[in-house]
Amino acid sequence: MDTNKIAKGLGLNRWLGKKIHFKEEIASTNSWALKAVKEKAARGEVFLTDYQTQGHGRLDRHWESPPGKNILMSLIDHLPSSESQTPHLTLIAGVSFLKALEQSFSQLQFQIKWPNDILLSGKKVGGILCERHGTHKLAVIGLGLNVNMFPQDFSSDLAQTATSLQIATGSKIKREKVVTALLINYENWRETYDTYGLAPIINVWKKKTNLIHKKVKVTENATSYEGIVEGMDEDGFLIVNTQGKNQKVISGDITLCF
Ligand code: BT5
Repeated sequence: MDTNKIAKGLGLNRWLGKKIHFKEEIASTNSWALKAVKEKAARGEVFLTDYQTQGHGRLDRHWESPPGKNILMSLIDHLPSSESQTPHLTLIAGVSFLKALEQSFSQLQFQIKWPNDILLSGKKVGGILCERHGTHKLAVIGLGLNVNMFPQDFSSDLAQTATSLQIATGSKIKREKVVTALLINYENWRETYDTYGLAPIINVWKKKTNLIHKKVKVTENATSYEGIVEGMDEDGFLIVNTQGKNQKVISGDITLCF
């Protein structure tokens, strides 16, 4: 990964990516960035690696990524003004990363699955993980994006459910260009959010999600129930109709029922 190419693509007038850190191998870019926050790293710093030994998703689930093929990135941003708006960061990241991918690969169809998956042809191509350190005002937004993986690079667990940009396009992709687009879009959408609130983000989300009016199973706090996805409320919570009543899904996992 050539960080000079990314810096050149970003230009000089951006807060995001002013400082880009790269290590060939690290436990996890999110853990690295969180440690950096503790040590006074600033908003806009970006952390990239070619290989993670302890890449993780939510609930400490493993994030799989063979060396040198994918984008493993974390960025530091400040929290929205009120504590209750913290989950908005995941939505801003989802929408901005999806828009970056649409711009870079206009022939492909991307979708968002609430709260943190990016899908391509119905399979998972990327995952987002937002984390913070205690009550710190800075958060870390991590993205794992499958870029140059071949089908045989996935473990048997993921063979049916995951895909990559190279599988979909049939050609090798320059990761630096994609990282540049991801960062530019994140910065722009964060500014849209700061000016207009969550509504523009929700508008894109509603058009790009694979969930509206689908039957899903919601697993939250060790309980689960089935229902139909009605949409998203103005605070960014998923609304699922179960037994005639609308339920707000605050966190948890959503599985499509077939
Ligand atoms: C996520 O978690 O989807 C968020 C993943 C975030 C990873 C990035 S990489 C850079 C940064 N540093 C980190 O340590 N993390 C972030 P979750 O919704 O919990 O999904 C995890 C599940 O996705 C796993 O249990 C697998 O089923 C599946 N999975 C793992 N690796 C995958 C891959 N490469 N492609 C598609 N699915 C994958």
